[in-house]
Amino acid sequence: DLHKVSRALISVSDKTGLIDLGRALADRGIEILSTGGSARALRDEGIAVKDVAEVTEFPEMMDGRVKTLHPRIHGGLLALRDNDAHVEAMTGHGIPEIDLLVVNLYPFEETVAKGADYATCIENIDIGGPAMIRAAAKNHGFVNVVTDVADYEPLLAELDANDGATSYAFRQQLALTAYARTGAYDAAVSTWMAGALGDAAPRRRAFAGELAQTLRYGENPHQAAAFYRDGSDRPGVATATQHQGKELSYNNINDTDAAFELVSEFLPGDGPACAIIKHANPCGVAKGETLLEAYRKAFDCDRTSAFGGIVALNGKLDVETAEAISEIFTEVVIAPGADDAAREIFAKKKNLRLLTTGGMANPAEPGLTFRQVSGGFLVQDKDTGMVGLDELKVVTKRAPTEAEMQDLLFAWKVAKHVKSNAIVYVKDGATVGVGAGQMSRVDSALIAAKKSERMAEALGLSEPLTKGSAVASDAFFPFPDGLLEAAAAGATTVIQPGGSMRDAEVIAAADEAGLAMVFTGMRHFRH
Ligand code: 93A
Repeated sequence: DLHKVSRALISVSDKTGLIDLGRALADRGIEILSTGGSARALRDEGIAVKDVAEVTEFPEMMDGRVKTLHPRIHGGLLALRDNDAHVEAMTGHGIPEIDLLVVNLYPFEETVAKGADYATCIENIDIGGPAMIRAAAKNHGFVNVVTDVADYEPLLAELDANDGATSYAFRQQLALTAYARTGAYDAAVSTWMAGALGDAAPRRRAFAGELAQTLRYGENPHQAAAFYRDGSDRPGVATATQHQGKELSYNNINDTDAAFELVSEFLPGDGPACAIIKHANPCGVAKGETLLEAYRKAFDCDRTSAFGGIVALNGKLDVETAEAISEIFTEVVIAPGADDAAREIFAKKKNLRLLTTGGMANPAEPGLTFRQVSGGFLVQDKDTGMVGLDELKVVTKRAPTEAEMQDLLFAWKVAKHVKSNAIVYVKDGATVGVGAGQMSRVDSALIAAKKSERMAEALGLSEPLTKGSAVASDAFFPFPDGLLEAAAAGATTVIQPGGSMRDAEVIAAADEAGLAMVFTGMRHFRH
């Protein structure tokens, strides 16, 4: 299954490594065909090249839109070398065998990322490149297709190991990479068009990402895993700079994302905020006069769970906060930036990872979320919903005080990022109890209150932290029981979507308990 390489076609937009590769191929006696810019670059370095135009006997035309789209090229890529009729067609039509195709595509993704206009993006959709890649990859029985600069070295090593030939297994690997590339390329075009047409609806679109990193393992050590990027420049875990510590794990990436997305709900006007995450759920979220205060308040919500957690901040990490975070074992800290002095403090903590994002994520920016199911995946718009003060409807006899209202809105923001059923108790701009991921809302209310009680004991407080708190429920209370559980824990005010068949019953129960309750008209399920 070894196939000797005698002729190569090189057509690359990214000219990285081109000259070295061209010279190495020429040195091995391989004839090189090439397109305009690539041919020029090679020739300038004294490497012998034949123009594709000379083979096709057609000039490159229409601003390069048509240069390799020709039977003399595609025939040379697609012909089966062991098929007499194919070989006859090649000789009969003057089609040269091409055993190696080296192509990287017009930089469509980079052009979009630069914010180029519509026409420029269109012009950067490569047609001839993907056509050749797909042809060569289909014919990997005989043809090598290299689409990644990182494969130049392995290609030369393979040629040297096999006396100028490559093995079938090697060509299969190249073909697999090639189809991943053309698939991702068209998905990028499709994604861009959906955006350009203002069609945020997650329908009729192709999805793909670029492999960013193969991970040591997945959620568990016996699961293989990888991390793909979708090309978005949204500040967050996918685009952050890691300053220290070992590679992030699958769970780290998932939790760090949850942490940073949550803390990004707190805009600069809201002041310093901190979120601590465990298993994708917040175990403490708080605002403060300073980041240090926000961290301490978040930590005090559930000190037990915060151990080994992920900490996200909405401001530049400073020395004081870095020192406080260093007091316990923390897996990851993510922030828009970090002072040099704060970084020095972390440098002593070898196992702590510090990520800086350069900015906060915009919680209102549209996007998509994915969930895998057997046989497919679900796609939906990101939950960018958020209610303002004027959208809240007071439904009880008593209206929340101004301070209660602040805590209600805070609790609501947090609840959006807690797995359902979510119950979140908040007091003075800090969570004091989080109930997450329970099958019953009553249980979430109970668990959160119980944890809060335990925390109060640990802190030596005389009464539970939920006493006098605001409570948020991510979806309506179907019965009064969940609400009454929250009231029993000491909540005085409630925020929830409303919309239950038994709203009247729930409101009556709230009135009887002296609670002030508001409806948002919008729920925040998160599973
Ligand atoms: O405009 S194209 O879609 N039409 C073609 O026939 C074609 N053939 C190769 N673009 C085409 N290419 C692309 O040109 C390659 O994929 C590569 O990215 C680029 C290399 O052009 P040059 O060698 O002139 O720099």
